[in-house]
Amino acid sequence: MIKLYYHPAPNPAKVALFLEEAGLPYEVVPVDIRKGDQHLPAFTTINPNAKAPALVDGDVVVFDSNAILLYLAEKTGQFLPPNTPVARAQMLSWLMFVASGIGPYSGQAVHFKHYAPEPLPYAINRYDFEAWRHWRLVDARLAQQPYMLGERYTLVDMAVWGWARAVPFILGADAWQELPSLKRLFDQIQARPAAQRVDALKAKYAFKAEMDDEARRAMFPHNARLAG
Ligand SMILES: N[C@@H](CCC(=O)N[C@@H](CS)C(=O)NCC(=O)O)C(=O)O
Repeated sequence: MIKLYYHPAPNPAKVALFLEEAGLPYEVVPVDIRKGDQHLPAFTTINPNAKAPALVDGDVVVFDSNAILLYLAEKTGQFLPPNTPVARAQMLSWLMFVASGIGPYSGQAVHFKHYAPEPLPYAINRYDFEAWRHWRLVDARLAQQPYMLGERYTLVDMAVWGWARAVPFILGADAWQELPSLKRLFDQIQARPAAQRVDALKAKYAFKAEMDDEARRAMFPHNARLAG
């Protein structure tokens, strides 16, 4: 059976959504990143980058959420756009846009707004600006068409959903008002039974909720250099 190395965070959540939508049986292997599980050798042999998610499917090992989405879509033939060069180029472009833009800029915006040991206005301004810029591009696209790739619900919408769940935390409590088309897609996916099952995983596995010293040591190892 497929093993999903999971924490209830944006990148793992999008993979869980795909598995649920496709009806693929899978076993959750919790990786509690606030306890440091991502650094255990049992996990880093699967994902040397020490971040969730990763997936093992027989002798296939795949890490990085958007790579996993693509692997699963190609394995099942589901949630892909039409198999034409034009549609595939759009799919790859927007999937990589989420991987290299939405995810990293949103993640850094969260870090500097909520978790940095001291307020750094330059960093907050840069990442908030870039996060907004990326999300506005998604919103503008969704104002023109129902889904990221047109008329069809695909893996790219799932990749967007993973991060969209955190939009108020990333951009601010009122952010949805400025991103109405993104909100429309988010609500639509969130109402699906598959998304509800993903949300239920959080309670089922009792992940650590506190962002205490242990969690900061595990997730922000660079802070050790400041102390030394
Ligand atoms: N590019 C990776 C990023 C994965 C990632 O940053 N995962 C976060 C959870 S959303 C994590 O494991 N953080 C733990 C840490 O940074 O130590 C992907 O898309 O899978």
